[in-house]
Amino acid sequence: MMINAGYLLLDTENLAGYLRGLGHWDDAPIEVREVSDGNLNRVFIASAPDGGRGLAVKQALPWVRVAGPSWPLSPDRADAEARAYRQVADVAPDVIPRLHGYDPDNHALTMEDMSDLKVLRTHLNEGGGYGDASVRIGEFSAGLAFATSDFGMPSEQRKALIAASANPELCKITEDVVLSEPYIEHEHNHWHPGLAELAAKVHADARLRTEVAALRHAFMSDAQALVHGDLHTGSIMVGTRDGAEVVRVFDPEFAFVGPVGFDLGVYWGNVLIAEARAQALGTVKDHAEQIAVSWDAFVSELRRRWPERVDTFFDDAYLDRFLRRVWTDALGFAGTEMIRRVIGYAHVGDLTTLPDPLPASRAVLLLGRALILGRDRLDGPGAIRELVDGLAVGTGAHR
Ligand code: SR1
Ligand code: MG
Repeated sequence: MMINAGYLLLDTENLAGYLRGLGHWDDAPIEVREVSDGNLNRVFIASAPDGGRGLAVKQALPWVRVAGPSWPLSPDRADAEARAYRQVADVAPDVIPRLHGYDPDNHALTMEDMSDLKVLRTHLNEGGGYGDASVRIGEFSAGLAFATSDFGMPSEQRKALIAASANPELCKITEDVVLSEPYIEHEHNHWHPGLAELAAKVHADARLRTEVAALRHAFMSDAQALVHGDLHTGSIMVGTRDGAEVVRVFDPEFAFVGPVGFDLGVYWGNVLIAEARAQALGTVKDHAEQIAVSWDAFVSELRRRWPERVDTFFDDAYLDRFLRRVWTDALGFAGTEMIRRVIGYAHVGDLTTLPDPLPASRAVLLLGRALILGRDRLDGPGAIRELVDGLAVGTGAHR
């Protein structure tokens, strides 16, 4: 069925002409393949048959890709993504792919081809390690936190940043599919049949719901700094180029000015999901250590930048208080990320591809709940390590 979206919907047939029309490709031969992987958009790779060069093209559809036209979503989200790439390029240009151009009429970004790298989630699921990824993520998050908060930016400029970065439609998706729907009965939710009893307990857990309401409120109203907004292991690529390790953060379409702990929390939630997978497979590595690694990198980088702050009314004691708040928020958001990946709308291959997803999924759900409820008491990575050791997925302790 032909659907008139009101703009050119790209496909493997028309992409070559599209790129040539925009001047991104000359008359040289071109090969196109679709590599769409995320929930929302389509992605194509255009490359020379000799492998000499390549481009990635990402287009927003007028709906959620994996749901189809039954879940409409404005393609203007591509504007948010292009804007975020430009904003992040001012702060951390080496950690994001190069943006070659944005075509607002067709809601399409033309970017650096990263098909020589691997999505971190895939890499971990295949048994790979983190390399420098967690250090880079901690530094990336701290760089954004400093440069786009009232620490690094004059107050008036900050108000303009907050206004320019409003991203209501995508924030609403997170407010719904991450920060409320998994805690109520909702048609988006689904789970492994063996989790029905536990899902019902989550829906009836009034204490948990109030804590998630607090995190949701922080997400909705704490305009601390620009955040990526969806920094799970599927939004990070890793690999090597010219013998050097490369880490790239991509897909910033959910970016907005929000709580600094959100990005670290989403990353930590996925790291702990990877830990549960590894425990289930008996291949435990250093997943849970990544919380300490990324947190230490975050704290070091923020402390390194602190003397440059533009407003010295924020004193050293306040930095300690702020860091404590980021830590607590991040633990809570990690918990919400874990729970939604088990009983919410968007699940993850880390768990679904296990021979028996049940013990690991159950453990993720329970650990997520423990992080949310205990976030004020869990005073450092050591406390998280203890909780994780209690996961005991392989022993069936959480059955
Ligand atoms: C309806 S979209 C669900 C999820 O896909 C995106 O990748 C975000 O993680 C969002 O929460
Ligand atoms: Mg994405």
